[in-house]
Amino acid sequence: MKEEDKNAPKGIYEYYEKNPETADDKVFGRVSYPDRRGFLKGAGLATMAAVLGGAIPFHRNMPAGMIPAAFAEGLEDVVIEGKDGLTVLNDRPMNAETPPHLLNDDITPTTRHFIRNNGIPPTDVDADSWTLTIDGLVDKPMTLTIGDLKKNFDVVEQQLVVECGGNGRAFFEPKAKGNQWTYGAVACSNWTGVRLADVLKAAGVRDGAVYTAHYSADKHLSGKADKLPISRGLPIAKAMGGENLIAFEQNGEPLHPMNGAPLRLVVPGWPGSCSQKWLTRIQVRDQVHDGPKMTGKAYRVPNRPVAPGEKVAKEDFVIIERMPVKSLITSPQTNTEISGNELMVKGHAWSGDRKVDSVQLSTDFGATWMDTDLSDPANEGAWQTFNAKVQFPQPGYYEVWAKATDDQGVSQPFAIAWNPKGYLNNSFHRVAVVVKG
Ligand SMILES: Nc1nc2c(c(=O)[nH]1)N[C@H]1C(S)=C(S)[C@@H](COP(=O)(O)O)O[C@H]1N2
Ligand SMILES: [Mo]
Repeated sequence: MKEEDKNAPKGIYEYYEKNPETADDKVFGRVSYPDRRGFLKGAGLATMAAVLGGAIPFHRNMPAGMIPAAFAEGLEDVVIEGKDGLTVLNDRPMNAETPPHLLNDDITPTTRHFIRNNGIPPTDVDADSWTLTIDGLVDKPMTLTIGDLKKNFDVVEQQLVVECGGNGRAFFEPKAKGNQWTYGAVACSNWTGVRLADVLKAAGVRDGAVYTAHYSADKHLSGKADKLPISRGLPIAKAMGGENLIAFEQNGEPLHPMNGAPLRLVVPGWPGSCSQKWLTRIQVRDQVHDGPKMTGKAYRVPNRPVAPGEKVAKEDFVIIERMPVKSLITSPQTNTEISGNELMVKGHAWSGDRKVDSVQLSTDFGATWMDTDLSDPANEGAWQTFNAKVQFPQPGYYEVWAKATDDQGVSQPFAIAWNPKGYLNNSFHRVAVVVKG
C-alpha cells in the first residue's frame, strides 16, 4: 500500500470490517443530548437506528457489525436524525450538503443546514457544564459557562451565512481532492449568541495581539487524544468585528449536534472553517495561528492566478479571508419542465463581508441579462434574496443563469478561477429548464 492510501480517511465498509463492535460509535460519534433525545443516542443500536431512520424490531437477530443493506445501497440512503434531504458526501467524517432547491427559505431551517466535519464530534455533550476559556494575550483570562455568557453579555440574534471554502469544488477540472461539494455547503440560519468582540473586550486583548486560535471538543479521525482535527483562527481586526457570534442557539433551539452543539463560533463572510464548532477555548496569540488546517495548503489559495493543473509552491499559498460574491438559484429546481412561457425564479446572493448590489439573470447563455428584485440583508452577514419572472420565447431547452455583483462592483465569473485545493468557486449557478409547448 502506498503511504498516501494508508493515511486516507476510511469509508464505512472498511471501518466496519476492521472494528465491527465500535464501528458506529467511531463513524458517527456518540451524542447524548439532554433535551433532544433521539439523535444518535449513545448505544450502538440506537445510533444505528437513528441513522437508518427507524427502530430495528429484529435487532436481536443482527450479526454484530453487519452493515445494514441500507448503507450497501449507497450513501443516499443514510438518514441523519434532525436533517432532511441532505446529500451525504462522506461517512467518516460525516459530510453532507443541501440540494439548492431545499435552500429556498430566507432563513435556512436547521434540518437543511449542511454538515462539514473534519473529525469525530464529541460524545456526551452537556450544555449545562460546558465551558469556554479565553486566554493567551489577555489581561483577564476567563472560563465561562453558557449561563455566564448569557448573563454577562448582550444576547443577539443574527441571520448569518456559513459557507465552506470548498463549496463548488466538484466542478474543478482537473479535480481537486477533498469533499466534492456541488452547491449546497452554504446556509443562512438564525443564530443566537453573544458577540465574540464583546467577550474578547471583557478579557482585555493586549497590545501585540495578532490572531485568535480556536479549540474544540471534536476528536481527530485517528482517535489520538493529542491530535486535533482542526484549530483555526482569525486576524484580531476581524475577530473584533461586531458581526461574529459565539452562538448557542440555531433557529431558536439548541444547536444541532452536527452543527456544533452546544457552543460554536459563527463568522459570516469568511470560510466556514473559521466558525469553530464545539468551541471550548479561544486563545489570543502574538502570531498568525499555526493549528491544524491553518498551515500548508489547507484553506489557502495561490497568491496569483494560476492555470488549471499548474503546480504551486507551498510558500506561494495565502490564507483565504473573505468569501467571494456568489448567488444560488433555489427555485426552480434544475431539470424542471414547465408548460407556458413564464417562470418565477428565486434565490439568494451574498459576498463575504460586503453587500450585494444586484443579481441579474440570463436565459440565453449570457448574451443578455435582466435585473431582479433584490432584498436588503436582514442584518450584516445575512444573504439577500432575489426574485424575477423570466419569459421564454418558444418551447425548448433553456438554462437560467444567475450573476451577482457586489457593492465594490465585483461580479461572479463565468468560469472557475482554478486553484489546487478547489476553493472559492463562485462561478455562475446554472439551472436547466425545459419549456413544453
Ligand atoms: N470543531 C470543528 N469546527 C468546525 C469544523 C470541524 O470539523 N470541527 N469544520 C469547519 C468547516 S470546514 C466548516 S465549512 C463549518 C461547517 O459548519 P456546519 O457543519 O455547521 O455546516 O464548520 C467549521 N467548524
Ligand atoms: Mo469548510
